[in-house]
Amino acid sequence: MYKFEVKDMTCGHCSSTVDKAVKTADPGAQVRIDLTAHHVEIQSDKPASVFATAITDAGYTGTLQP
Ligand SMILES: [Cu+2]
Repeated sequence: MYKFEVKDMTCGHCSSTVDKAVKTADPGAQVRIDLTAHHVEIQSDKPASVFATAITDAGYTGTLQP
């Protein structure tokens, strides 16, 4: 499970954009977004870098949490 902090994800529009970007990168991914904490949790077999790129390409700044 990967956890990204996406500080510039600040409203429902942002979270749906990020959600869509993640699911486009991996349609099988399970995504959980905590808008208040600015966290995106992703369950996927694909490497974290795939989602880091997807979040960046969607226009947001995602930082992978340890
Ligand atoms: Cu927004």
